[in-house]
Amino acid sequence: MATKKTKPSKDAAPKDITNKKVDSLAPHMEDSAGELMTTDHGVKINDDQNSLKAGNRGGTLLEDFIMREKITHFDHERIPERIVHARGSAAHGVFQVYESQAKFTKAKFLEDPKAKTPVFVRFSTVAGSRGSSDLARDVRGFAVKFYTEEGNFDLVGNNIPVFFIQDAMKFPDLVHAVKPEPHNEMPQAASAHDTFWDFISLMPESAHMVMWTMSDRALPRSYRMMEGFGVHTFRFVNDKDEAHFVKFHWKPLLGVHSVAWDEAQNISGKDPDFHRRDLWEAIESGEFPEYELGVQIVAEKDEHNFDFDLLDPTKLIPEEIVPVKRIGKLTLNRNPDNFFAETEQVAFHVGHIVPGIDFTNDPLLQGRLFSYTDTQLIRLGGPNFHEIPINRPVVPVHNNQRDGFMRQQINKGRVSYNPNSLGGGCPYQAKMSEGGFTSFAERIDAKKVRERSKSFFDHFSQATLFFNSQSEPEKNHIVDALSFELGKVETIAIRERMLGILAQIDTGLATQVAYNLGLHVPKKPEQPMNQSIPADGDPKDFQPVKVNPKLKKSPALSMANTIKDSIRTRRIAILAADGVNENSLLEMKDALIAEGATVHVIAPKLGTITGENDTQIAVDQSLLTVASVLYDAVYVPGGTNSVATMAAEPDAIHFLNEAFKHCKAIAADTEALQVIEATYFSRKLPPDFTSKSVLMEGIVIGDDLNKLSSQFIAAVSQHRFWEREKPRKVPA
Ligand code: HDE
Repeated sequence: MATKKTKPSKDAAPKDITNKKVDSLAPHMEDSAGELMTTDHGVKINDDQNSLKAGNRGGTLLEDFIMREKITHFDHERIPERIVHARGSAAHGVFQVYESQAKFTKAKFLEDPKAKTPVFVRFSTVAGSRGSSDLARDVRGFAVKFYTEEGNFDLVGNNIPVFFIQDAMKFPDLVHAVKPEPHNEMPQAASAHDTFWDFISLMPESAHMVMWTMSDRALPRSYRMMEGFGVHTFRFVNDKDEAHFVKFHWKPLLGVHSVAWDEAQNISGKDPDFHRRDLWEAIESGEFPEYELGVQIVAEKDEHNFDFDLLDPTKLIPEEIVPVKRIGKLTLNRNPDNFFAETEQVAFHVGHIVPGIDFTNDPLLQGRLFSYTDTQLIRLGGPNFHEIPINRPVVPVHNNQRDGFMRQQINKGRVSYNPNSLGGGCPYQAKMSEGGFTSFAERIDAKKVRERSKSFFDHFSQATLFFNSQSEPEKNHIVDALSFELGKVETIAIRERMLGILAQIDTGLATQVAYNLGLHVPKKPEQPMNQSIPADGDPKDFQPVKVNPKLKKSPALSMANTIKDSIRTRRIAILAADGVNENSLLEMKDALIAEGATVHVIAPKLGTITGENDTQIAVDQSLLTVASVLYDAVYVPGGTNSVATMAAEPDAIHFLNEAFKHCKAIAADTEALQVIEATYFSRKLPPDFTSKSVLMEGIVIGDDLNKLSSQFIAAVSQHRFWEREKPRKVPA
């Protein structure tokens, strides 16, 4: 019998563990300032310029262990990129719960409002390679690693609350379909191609998610302005072993905002690092991104009270039915020191949970539980990826796992098995009272089958709910997106089949897309939608299922209803040249900065501009280095010469026209009317706009700087004026 050596203390871990992660990374930090160059083994290098040769014109010697080490390391610098979510950006931060959630969960980090839990968050796109553009039309990953005092909890979510498929069995097919086509490796980071829509048109269960990816949710303005979702239904378990179902949400405090599709495509060329840069710069400037953690909690007894199945990952629980309770705040406050060591090597796993959190039988979640460890084995080179500094928990690790590639831990003693007596029985199993994890004892009594529950068969009701909940401009964007994507599909039969699916969601939607494609909506779905019936069933027997849900609209699903009360961190351009009215420029700039905006003076060239009264004003960007798509709003100050220069400058006029096209707020000093008159959109303004101050759909003109700046600030905080997009579309 094993005898216990010492009893582990229950209270060993301190409550405030924020600095523990920072401290644990510290020994691995390397700063070469003032240091001599060495080999990987610490031998000082005397010459890093020349290889060792047989004479200065002779052949290089194999003996040159310094060059061989350097080149060997270089040859192996790249590791396989993630098969999905390859392109990502990350940040460190802290999480703090508002009040104890002990009633629902025994997870300690959700119990103590004083406890600050360190976190590392990685945002990503899904389909593109590591070097692809941030602005692809795509789902965004929102993966959070909480380094809790009970071990790591990873909430590996997305910015869309549902998924394309219901069963993990279909994930490789989905990913093969959306990735660049295998024969020619095109297109990069785009779903607008035949194989994706071929698959989707044969997978009616993807209808709901496709509505989201064709909406502006797939084009976030910033990682700081998008929601996050755990997607699956999880379980909270309290210390009485009572379970509740839980859906996790992240709510950004800056609201949920997106860019236009035309804008996204331009940004991809002008600054493919747009989101990465935005996150980095916000944190560097102290504008820390903040999100509240929300939970929707459902009692176990209410499991079957919905008109969909809680285990089906293609369904969400409308917030109007089960409200989202905000229980804590995540603040991202530190950029990584090294992209590779942290952002690239971080290994998330939906199976990293702590006592108090548990899984459900969602068949997508169940499959994910296998995939994440498996993928790290190949990507990070073996079973010791948990020892990479960014992946280490802040609590000690003790078990009998041993050896393998790149093992860091030096385990002492002769015992690496359990039970043992030679090691005094260590490491001991933890009792529940000592924080030992036990799975929720869910009752299972079932036949072993390869089947899908009929409760998963309604693929369209929530797709329709989503579409119906959108504002008119949001609906238009979905029509445009589908018309664009299917327009890129070359196989007519796939387009038609997709129209059959769209007709199940909304006939108006299907008709508009059909019009744009020059096709008719098929009378009945082109092919039997047979994905939800067993393989031996007859596909012809399958009829689309649609329950009649109680809820017809969910305002929470529309971004039109998001928070619009601040211009913090919005990027605002001021177009000016020599001779600018310095009051007009500087007063506006100060007013915008006072509200937390980032303001750039943009002139035809870099350097400084000279104001009417000889003030020297620094230029932040030139019209050559930036474009309107990198800004949220634009202001044109007065000053006779500046106005004359800008009115005659095609790049400035293009800047304004494009800002108008993308529905941004535009302001001008009345003195700068000549510039506005040179734009295309001035023809779309009311005839008397020159004579008085106008606040029309985000166009603000006036000569009272106080009034002008407060009207402009109100307009910028609206984010975009999508209503003007269709009726007043301009070329740009
Ligand atoms: Fe993932 N997913 N996934 N996924 N996933 C990966 O793990 C997988 C799914 C998500 O920033 C991979 O380390 C399967 C849903 C995020 O490092 C891989 C299935 C959701 C990230 C993998 C899913 C996600 C990943 C690739 C269906 C939202 C990026 C590299 C059964 C709830 C994490 C890696 C990061 C990454 C498998 C479905 C989110 C291959 C098999 C649903 C945010 O293991």
